[in-house]
Amino acid sequence: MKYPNYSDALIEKRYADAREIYDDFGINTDTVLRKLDKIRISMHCWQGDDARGFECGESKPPTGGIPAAGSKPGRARNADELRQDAEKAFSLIPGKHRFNLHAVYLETGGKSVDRDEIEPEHFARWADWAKSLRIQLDFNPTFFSHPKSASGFTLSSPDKAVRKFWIEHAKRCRFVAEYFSKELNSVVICNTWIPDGVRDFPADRWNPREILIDSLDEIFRKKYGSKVKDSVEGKLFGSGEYVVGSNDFCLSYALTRKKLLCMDMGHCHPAEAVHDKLSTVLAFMPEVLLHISRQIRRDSGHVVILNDDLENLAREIVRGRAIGEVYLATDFLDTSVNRIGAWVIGMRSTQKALLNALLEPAAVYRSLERDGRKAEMLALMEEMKSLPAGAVWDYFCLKHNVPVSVAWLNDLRAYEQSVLSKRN
Ligand code: RNT
Ligand code: ZN
Repeated sequence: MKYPNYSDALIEKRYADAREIYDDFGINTDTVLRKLDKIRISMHCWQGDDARGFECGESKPPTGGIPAAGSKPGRARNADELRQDAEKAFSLIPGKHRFNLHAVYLETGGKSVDRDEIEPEHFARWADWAKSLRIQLDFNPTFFSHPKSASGFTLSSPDKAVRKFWIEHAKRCRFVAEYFSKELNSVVICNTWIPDGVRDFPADRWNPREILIDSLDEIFRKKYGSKVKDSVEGKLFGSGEYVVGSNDFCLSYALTRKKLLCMDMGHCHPAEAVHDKLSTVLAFMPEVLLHISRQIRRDSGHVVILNDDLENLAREIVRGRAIGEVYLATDFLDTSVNRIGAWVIGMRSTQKALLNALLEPAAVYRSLERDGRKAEMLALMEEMKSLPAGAVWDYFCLKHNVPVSVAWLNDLRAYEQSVLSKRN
């Protein structure tokens, strides 16, 4: 099947109509698109190779709380393939974005380099690539998929040698982040997530947390300029009942140490959601990092789609006028689908959610709520859902020279046939 390709004339005509309709609600769609254009989302590298990375030795599925059960053929087997795939994805996503690397995506030219030995030079090709695409980079130390994380404890390990190893790793990662920030002349976020925890009820919940505070303090002792932003990412449940770096832990740490907090949409109790936390944390800290993911019950990391969760988050960001205070990064892992398809779906859905939120008359909602005109507010919110946001989105894609609507699936198929199917 060939997926339909709308004519430019049709897209322009539908946009002109949509612009008129939104204008009646006091919304200027041209201004909205300029705002959307400025939002850069950090696309996570690990969807491209099932979070295996390129350390020397046989590439294996990740261990330590990263689910990767599927086996769709075509995953990137080396950094060149990953770059090629990411470039393909970027060519199908409107706008300029960022790329989010993990430490295990180093390139050593065949030399085995352990985590406590990484250097900026191992990431030089990534920096060159980012420059050539005019994108920016973010970074993450990798605390999983390693013999020294097999006990289930890394930075919070009772074993001093294990701890020392991981502290050294994290310090070097901050150095790599600084290198990227200099090479690319941009802010780089260095995000710390640790898988530490146990499946069953632990006897001692206290000591690992005290150790983790000390380890993090040691890691962050060295001060870098304002372009290197350290963040700490919590989790509600990892492998089981006890996670050392819980959300409460990371929130408290970030607040007292003036670090960024990272909230992952897939790390919540099924009855809570990140969108409701935003107005709380941003009342106490200037910025926050959001991992855009999708959770089903206790299972996180599904390919991001335009669901209520994502729309609510985008609405909170826009209604709270917090676009300049959030860093957005996708974070999911589905090894059973075309990986480029997963990237494009997740990124485009995130952009659509932001667009839908920008197309709302938020100030009108607020005043109706203040004036007690709740039925009007609710009715307006309901009607806005069926206004022609899709026509605005299509126009945005056209202006960015990326395929409109489902036409990108033709490119995806062609790439699967000409490139991915040849990998085995
Ligand atoms: C895992 C965290 C974390 C990872 C990456 C690979 O639960 O969300 O962000 O997905 O670091
Ligand atoms: Zn995450």
